[in-house]
Amino acid sequence: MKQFSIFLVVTILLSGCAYNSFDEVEEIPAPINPNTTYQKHTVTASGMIFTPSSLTINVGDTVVFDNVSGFHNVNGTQATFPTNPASFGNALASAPWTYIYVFNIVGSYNYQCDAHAPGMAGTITVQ
Ligand SMILES: [Cu+2]
Repeated sequence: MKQFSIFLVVTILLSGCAYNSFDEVEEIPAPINPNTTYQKHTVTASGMIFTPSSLTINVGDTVVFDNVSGFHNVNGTQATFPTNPASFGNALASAPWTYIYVFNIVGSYNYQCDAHAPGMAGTITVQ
């Protein structure tokens, strides 16, 4: 009887683990290319500049725009830059904030801070 109880407890624990693992696997999004390791890059907004103002990344990479001081935004919309392969950006706001965008289309992207353009601007090349 004791052995049966232990067997029962072990069985319940194992099935619990298996169920949880299945849930976690389901939540992972399918990668575009499983052979690619995506990277995260950071562009800092501070003073009146983006640093780095010029950045080259691989398609699928993430860029974190990090406003550490001042009143800025990121405007990479096609309304402002018609040659951008896609629109991205956020609204003007005081620091601190972060805006995160994943670049899934190859090409050259321009962006600016609307409050401090054209001086405060940058380019991202996605290859
Ligand atoms: Cu600005």
